[in-house]
Amino acid sequence: MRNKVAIITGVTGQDGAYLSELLLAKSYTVHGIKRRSSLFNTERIDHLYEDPHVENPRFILHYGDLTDSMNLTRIIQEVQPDEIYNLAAMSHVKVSFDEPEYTANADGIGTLRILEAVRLLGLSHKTKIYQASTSELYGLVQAIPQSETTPFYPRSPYAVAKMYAYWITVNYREAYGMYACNGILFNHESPLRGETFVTRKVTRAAAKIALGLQDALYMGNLDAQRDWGHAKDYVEAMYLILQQETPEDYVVATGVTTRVRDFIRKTFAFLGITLDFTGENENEIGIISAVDTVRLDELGIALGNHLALGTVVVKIDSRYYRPTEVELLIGDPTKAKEKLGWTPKHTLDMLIADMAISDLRLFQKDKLLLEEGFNVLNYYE
Ligand code: NDP
Ligand code: GDR
Repeated sequence: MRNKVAIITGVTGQDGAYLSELLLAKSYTVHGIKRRSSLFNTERIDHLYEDPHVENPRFILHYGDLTDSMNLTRIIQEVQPDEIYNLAAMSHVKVSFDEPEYTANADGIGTLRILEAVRLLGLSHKTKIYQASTSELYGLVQAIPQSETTPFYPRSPYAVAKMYAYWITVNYREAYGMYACNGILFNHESPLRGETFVTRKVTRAAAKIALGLQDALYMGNLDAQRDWGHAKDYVEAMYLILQQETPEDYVVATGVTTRVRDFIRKTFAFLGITLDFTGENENEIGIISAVDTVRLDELGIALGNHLALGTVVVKIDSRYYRPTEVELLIGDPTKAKEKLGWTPKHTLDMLIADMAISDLRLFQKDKLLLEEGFNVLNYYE
């Protein structure tokens, strides 16, 4: 039997990297679309790189952009894929308020460009399409937990663009009989998560604070609640959504929600540092109230003045607040469980452990270099 061929847009991103690994392990040939960048931007997929001179490579990269329909059409025509996973997007909610037009173009119209290319190339009945939809569509709370039937109320230019992408995917399915589906994925994180999303910002800062490389972590809204899962589990769901008899849309979530403040607390606790939060709104602070010396020792963290009880390590900076916030997300993954047989393997504590250890090891390396006289501090913000 011929091996399947997939295109992944956004291959250099968090999900692109995990999905590439998954599909390659299932013997797919994977064509990734990446943007041209003035610096290397393939760090997350370098371990999958194959010398293009080898015969029949199974991991092939193409330059491309969701804002360039001719380029997308040409790649789809050349590759004739069985499956397209459209993961590319300007994916940062806060940044979408600064770049609303670009976000609409890439995240909204970009999806149309892919659907229309598949249709015009006569691939409607061959190529299955996965659209990376999002729990941000729910926005202002209409009902909880949020399921496939909960009404949308987007609260950012990002979410509004993704709402267009959601409906144009549904429309092409209904109008042209295409196998096109939305995965409405709730927040999913990992050691590969972009550094400016809240979980990774916290795990990086907690590791640096523990090692004495950073004084404080500046945060926005600590009250927001998110349903956080592990990206490794969520790419499995993407794959399963394209392997069904009929194309449908699915919510992918854990069904558990946690406040940002508690994510911070749990991350520091994992490293052996207990935090107390006091004060309100913009005056809220997180203070070290206890340290577990056995745990610090176990992780190779030296106890010093920087971990003295009473030290303020979390502060609020209003620049991280959003003009309109999504306060509460909690997903109902019943349909994905029943129809796809999908269930997440990681709990929030496992996710935090994975991310915190990874960042701790990263900065322990930097600390070692510093101690040996290399000026790595220049890299720090
Ligand atoms: P990332 O931000 O890590 O990755 C986004 C990818 O899209 C990167 O490869 C980026 O390239 C690429 N990209 C951005 N703009 C363009 C463009 N104009 N043309 C081509 N490529 C572009 O996101 P995630 O991996 O976390 O998310 C994957 C998808 O899933 C996104 O669409 C996101 O909106 C959506 N999503 C994510 C969730 C999450 O919690 N992670 C939840 C629900 C949906 P570069 O590396 O060059 O920046
Ligand atoms: P989100 O993720 O907006 O849910 O979008 P993010 O991690 O950016 O924010 C989660 C919540 O944390 C609050 N917050 C902060 N967020 C950031 N980034 N930085 C801070 O300092 C900070 N302080 C508090 C936010 O206000 C928010 O409530 C992610 C992206 O991956 C989207 O692409 C995806 O569609 C959704 O998840 C599901």
